[in-house]
Amino acid sequence: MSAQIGVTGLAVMGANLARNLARNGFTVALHNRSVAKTDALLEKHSGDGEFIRTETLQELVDSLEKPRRVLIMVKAGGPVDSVIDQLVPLLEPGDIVIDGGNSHFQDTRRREAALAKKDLHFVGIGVSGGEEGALNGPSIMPGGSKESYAALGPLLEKISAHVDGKPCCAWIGTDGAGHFVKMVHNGIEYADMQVIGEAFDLLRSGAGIEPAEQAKIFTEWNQTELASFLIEITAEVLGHTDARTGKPFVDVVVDAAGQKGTGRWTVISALELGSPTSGIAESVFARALSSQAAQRAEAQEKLAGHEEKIAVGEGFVDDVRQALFASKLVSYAQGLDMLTGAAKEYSWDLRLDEIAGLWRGGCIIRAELLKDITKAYSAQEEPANLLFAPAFSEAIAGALPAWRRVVATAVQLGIPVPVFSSSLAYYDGLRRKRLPAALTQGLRDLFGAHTYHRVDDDGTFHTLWGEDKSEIVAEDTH
Ligand code: NBP
Repeated sequence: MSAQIGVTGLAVMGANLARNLARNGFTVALHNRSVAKTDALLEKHSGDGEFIRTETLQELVDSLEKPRRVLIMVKAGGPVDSVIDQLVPLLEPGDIVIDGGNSHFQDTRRREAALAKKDLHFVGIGVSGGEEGALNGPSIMPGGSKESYAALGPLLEKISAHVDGKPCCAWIGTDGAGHFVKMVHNGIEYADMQVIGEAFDLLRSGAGIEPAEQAKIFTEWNQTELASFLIEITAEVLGHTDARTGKPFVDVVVDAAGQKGTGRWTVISALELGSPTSGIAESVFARALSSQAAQRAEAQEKLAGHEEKIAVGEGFVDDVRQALFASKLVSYAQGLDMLTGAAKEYSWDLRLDEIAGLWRGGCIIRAELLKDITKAYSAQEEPANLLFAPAFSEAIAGALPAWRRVVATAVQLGIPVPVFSSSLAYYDGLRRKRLPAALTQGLRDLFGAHTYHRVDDDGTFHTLWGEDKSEIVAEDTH
């Protein structure tokens, strides 16, 4: 008997993907650097399907049907290179090496190019949904060559989540496209969680609504256009009481948010692309600020607040809901806009309708909203920005008065709402006829002769600031 796919790296994600593959009828060869993990999986879960136990990479390779498919699920970074280096001499042209970890897309591009020279396919796949998703159906974002997808796609589509009968898995684009899209997905996830946190803080500190009561509000909100996995689990976390103290669970958890790095990568990448992804950036910074425990403690003693003691009105809760939706929409719009920028930069043909579609199930940001996003990008004329799609421009227009009220109230009360407010600034910036960037250009020209364009003439100009302030035609040094 030979296996249709081999999995090396059987920690939680690899083990669960291997089990998912076996449950879906595929024969799976198992390998882990230390054999103990392989045996533990077989001991507990051999009933999931057909497995082949192997102890070495040579045995793993020998157990596979051709073209071979080897899924690497080891720790991202050096370990992936190490496994590739050991695997490659054992493989034959046409075989497919798959990296399902959270690798940086530039590493994936490098690995794909190196393996292509040896006539091997290298496929970086983004896998979202955590442990539970890996076992029961994740959202899968595969990159690599289209040819490799023909051999790999059917397996991945079968084990992925399904929504309305459609798999949450589709070929994303060449080389690192899959890992890039997964990275941006994680960035949007950061923003999604941050806006929920801001809503929670506003309802608690602004309207005095306790977590248990908020759990009910979030449950109600989950019946609105906000319906999503994250809103659903927010209700669960806020409704949870700590068994030890009887206090709300959120009050006994240290308020310092961790991060594993994909949000940070998204922001670094956005900066490199010149993509205004402010919602995701503010979310990453908000986590960083939350973790500066010593400075926060000192600031409480040393920094004045001058908050205004205003009472929030009756409609505040609904205003917060609308502001949350509008800010969330902007974060998605920014993330998708970043994908458009990356597609140009890296020559990927990213289909935003398909990407939004495969985020609809299995992954952490799954949300009702994605159905409409898919629809917006399926329109004959794809919107240049998600917010331009009529359904969304109208939704934002409707939410705008509430959004402005909430941000203004938050500022008066001294409640930090970095994503609510930066998303509103992005929205206003985008639609503003004249931006102060004209002044920035003037300043840059004065101190650095960086030149400028005129609104009423073609060409590039420089003013002789240190002389008679006359204007000359200049070479473009923008
Ligand atoms: P870990 O990221 O914790 O990695 C542990 C695995 O890597 C073990 O199988 C370990 O083998 C193996 N490994 C290491 Br460490 N160094 C190795 C080396 N030099 N050579 C060979 N094997 C090596 O596992 P995970 O949490 O299952 O995650 C796997 C990937 O999936 C990661 O990239 C992660 O970021 C990504 N991911 C994780 C989640 C999640 O929710 N955990 C979600 C989505 C994606 P050993 O047993 O012999 O030490």
